Parts: sequence; structure tokens; C-alpha cells
Amino acid sequence: MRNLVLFGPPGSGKGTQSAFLVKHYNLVHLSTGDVFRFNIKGGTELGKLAQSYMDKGELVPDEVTISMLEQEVEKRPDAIGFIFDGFPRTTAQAVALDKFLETRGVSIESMLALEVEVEELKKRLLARAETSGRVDDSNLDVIQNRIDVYNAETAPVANFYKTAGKFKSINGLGSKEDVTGRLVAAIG
Ligand code: B4P
Repeated sequence: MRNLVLFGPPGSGKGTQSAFLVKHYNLVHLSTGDVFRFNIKGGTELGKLAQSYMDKGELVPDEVTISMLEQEVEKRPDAIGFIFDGFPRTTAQAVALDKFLETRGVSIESMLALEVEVEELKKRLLARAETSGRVDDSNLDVIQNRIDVYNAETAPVANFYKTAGKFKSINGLGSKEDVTGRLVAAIG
């Protein structure tokens, strides 16, 4: 089973690149952000809870996110592998994911970390806001908070995969196709 973690700051291209990689490798795409947005749209209790954090650029609490992620994996017993997009975002989530996969006799193959400088991230998110209608993309203070939360809580997750020898750094600048080419070369 091929399980990949696509990692990087907000706007680094995780969702964009996942769309290509799932087709290329025939994997299931699991974006925690997409699942939260689906629930917000549907007005579920989970959606209401998630929205109160997402609109401010904060992370949704670990226990909620971890249990949701596990349920999503369990819905796909047919999968030959997953792309985890936007998960794990904290070290506690990374530890929980490892344990969960271990109970299923599988593991993460590698973490692919998209590296993009801050000014480019802001530019991309503000451009997306024009069409996405996402509250968390349209306000520069919220974007800055998302980047700060990433640096404080999410960036350290890379060390977890570095220690395990599974970390791969990918230059996320350039055209979407250029970035895809680098990812495919790194995945092999
Ligand atoms: P996500 O949905 O994961 O949102 P994101 O980080 O903004 O998306 P992504 O990185 O995939 O966007 P992309 O660059 O592809 O998370 C949203 C929120 O959900 C979080 O802030 C948090 O509140 C919550 N959440 C999610 N997961 C969680 C977890 N595990 N724990 C707790 N909370 C969680 O796209 C950005 C734009 O850039 C697009 O417009 C795209 O077209 C453009 N772009 C991409 N590649 C480009 C390139 N090479 N050149 C130019 N533009 C490019």
C-alpha cells in the first residue's frame, strides 16, 4: 500500500498537486480541509465546530480531526493507497496516524514537503479568494495567522518524518506542471 503525506504551508499547492497525483498513482485523496468544508456546507455539527476555527485561521482540535480522518480511511477499504493532504498538521496527529496505520499493517511511505516563500503564499491565497469565496483566503490578517500557526504547530511535524527517514523536500515554486514533475521524480 502506498501512503503519501503531502505537506506544506497554506497555499503551497497541496490540494492542487493532490488532484494530479491521485490520478497518476490511482490513490485516494484525503484532504482534511475538504472534509471540513463539505461539513460546513452541509451545516453539520462537525461543520459548525470546524468553521469557528477555520474562519480565524486556527487549527481544528486534534481529537476531532484525528477521529474524522480515521473514519474517512475506514470508508475506503478498497483503496490501494492514500494521499493525506493537510494531515497531519500537528505532531500529535502524526503520532496518531502512525499508530492507526500500524493497526492496519501499513505505514507512511514518504512525506513530500512543498517549499514556497511567504510572499508567494499570500499572493496565491488572495488570488484564490477571488473565486473560492473562502473566508480564510480573503483577509490578510487571517492568512498571516494561518502562516504563523503553520510555523508554530505544523512545521515541526517535518522533524517527525525526518527522524523516520521519510522526509522529501520539494521546490514548490514555478508552474504547476514543474512542481508535479518534481513530485513524481521524488515519489519514483
Ligand atoms: P486546507 O484545506 O488544507 O487549505 P490550504 O492549506 O489553504 O490549501 P492548499 O495548500 O491545499 O491550497 P493550494 O496551495 O493547493 O486547510 C484549510 C483549513 O482547514 C486550515 O487552516 C485549518 O483551519 C483546517 N484544517 C485542515 N486540516 C487540518 C488538520 N489536519 N488539523 C487541524 N485543522 C485542519 O492552493 C492555493 C492556491 O494556489 C490555488 O489558487 C492554486 O491554484 C494556487 N497554486 C497552486 N500551485 C501553484 C503554482 N505552482 N503556481 C501558482 N499558483 C499555484
